Amino acid sequence: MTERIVVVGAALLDAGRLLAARRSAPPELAGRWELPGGKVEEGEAPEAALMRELREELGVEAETVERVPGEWPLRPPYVLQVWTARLCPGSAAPEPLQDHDALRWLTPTEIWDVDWLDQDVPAVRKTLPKLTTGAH
Ligand code: DCM
Repeated sequence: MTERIVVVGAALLDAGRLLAARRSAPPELAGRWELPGGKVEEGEAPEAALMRELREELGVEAETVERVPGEWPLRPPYVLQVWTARLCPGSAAPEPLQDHDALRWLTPTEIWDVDWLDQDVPAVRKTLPKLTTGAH
């Protein structure tokens, strides 16, 4: 069995800040912070999955900007891939609608103030330069 399921995560950037979302479930992940996202469905493009997940979880319209190079193993068969993303003009502000119970926009100096999921840490580290240069 070589099945491999991609979980997409968004490094959502706005005005030089990165959005972190605190998980409310499952119990072993609750209270930890993540890049919001979720599983790519069969036949779905990863970037489309990410836009869908951000709409469902946060109520926002967002677009992907670029892939953060790399891929990080989660519990098999899942692997995490990350894209930087930005809010579309006119999008609502993000709200924790499902899966999360808190959101924070982190400036570069605040980025390590939250308890990120271990598996998200390498992607957050790679995203940090994009924040400090102000690029989106
Ligand atoms: N996951 C993760 N990091 C993320 C998003 C998700 O480690 N940034 C993990 C948590 C779940 C799985 O991927 O085990 C599926 O996520 P979800 O439950 O949000 O669909």
